[in-house]
Amino acid sequence: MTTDMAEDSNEMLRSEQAVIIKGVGGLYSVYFDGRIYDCPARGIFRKEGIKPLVGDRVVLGEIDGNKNTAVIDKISERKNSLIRPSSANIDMIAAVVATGRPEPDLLLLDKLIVSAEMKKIDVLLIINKADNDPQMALSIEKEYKNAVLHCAIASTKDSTGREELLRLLRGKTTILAGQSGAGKSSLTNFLSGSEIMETGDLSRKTERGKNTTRHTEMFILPKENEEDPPSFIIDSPGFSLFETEQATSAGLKDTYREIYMNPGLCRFQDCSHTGEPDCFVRKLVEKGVFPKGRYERYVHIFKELKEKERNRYK
Ligand SMILES: Nc1nc2c(ncn2[C@@H]2O[C@H](COP(=O)(O)OP(=O)(O)OP(=O)(O)O)[C@@H](O)[C@H]2O)c(=O)[nH]1
Ligand SMILES: [Mg+2]
Ligand SMILES: [Zn+2]
Repeated sequence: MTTDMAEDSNEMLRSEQAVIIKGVGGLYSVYFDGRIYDCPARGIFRKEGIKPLVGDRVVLGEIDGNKNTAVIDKISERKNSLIRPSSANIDMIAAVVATGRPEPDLLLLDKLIVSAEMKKIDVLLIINKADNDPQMALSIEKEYKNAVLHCAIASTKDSTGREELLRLLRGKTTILAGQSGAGKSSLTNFLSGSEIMETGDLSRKTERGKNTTRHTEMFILPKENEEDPPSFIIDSPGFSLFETEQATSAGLKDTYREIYMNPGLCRFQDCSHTGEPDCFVRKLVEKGVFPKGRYERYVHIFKELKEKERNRYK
C-alpha cells in the first residue's frame, strides 16, 4: 500500500514540471512547484553515461519538503541539447546586440541565428543599450524583423523593454547569447529583478581577456500572474555559444527565415541564391523583404562555408 502511494506520488511528478536549474559536482538544484530542491543524481546515470543537464525535465523521488532535498530518479527525453552552454530543452535563443560599446557585429549575429535555426530553436533578437543610439536600434529592428521570430528593443540603463521581454519569455527556457559586453548579464539582472550575475566593464574585461560569465545556471523569472507557467533564463559568456561547424553551404538557405517563409521558384532547382540568374531571392532583396545587408552577409557566409568545404577535401 505504502509503496503504491509512493509510486503514485512519483507518477504525479512525471508532469515534467521538475527542472534542473544548476549542477555542480554531481549535486543538482531542481525547481519544482515553486521550490528548489538539492538533489544528488542516482549512480545509474553515471553507469549509463548520462550526464544530467541544466534544463533537463526530471522525475524526483525521496522528496523531503523540510530539508528541501530529493533525488533525481529519471530524466525525461530531451527535445534538444547544446554543448556550450551545456544545457537541454531550450525553447528560444535570445540573441543580444548593443547599439554601441560594443559596435554590433552583425556577421556574428547572423551566424548565431544560423546556428539556432540549425537546431530548430526560435530566435528573439534583443537590441539592447538603445539609450546609446535609439536610431540605430530602430534600423537594426527593421533589418531583422523578418529574420527572427521576435525583435525587442531594450535598455537596462533606462529600464525600458522589461515588460515586453518578460511576456516574450513567459513559460519558456531561453538562453541569452551574443557579443561580450552587449549586456546579457545586465539583462539577466534586469529581468529577474535582482543582481544575480556579475556584469563587467568592457575595457577592464578586454584587458583581462576574459568574460564575467563562466558557469551554466538557469534563473527563474518573476511571473506576471500566479497561474503563469515558469520562465527560465540562462546567461552565457561572450560568443562561446554554438556550433556553426556543422553548417554547410548547401543547407545555409534553409536557415534563413526570410527565404523559407517566402518560398518561390528559381530558374535552377539547386539555386544557392548567391547570384544565379532568375533567382527569386534576388526579388525578395529588391522588394526589401530580405534586407540588402542581411543578403550580402548571407553570400559572405555561403562563400566562407564553400571555402571551408573545399579545404576539407584537399
Ligand atoms: N549604456 C548602457 N550600458 C549598458 C546597458 N546594459 C548593460 N550595459 C553595460 O554594458 C557593460 C557590459 O554588460 P554585461 O551585462 O556585463 O555584458 P555581457 O553581455 O554579459 O558580457 P559577457 O559576460 O562578457 O559576455 C556593463 O558595463 C553594463 O553596465 C544598457 O542598456 N545601456
Ligand atoms: Mg556576462
Ligand atoms: Zn535562387
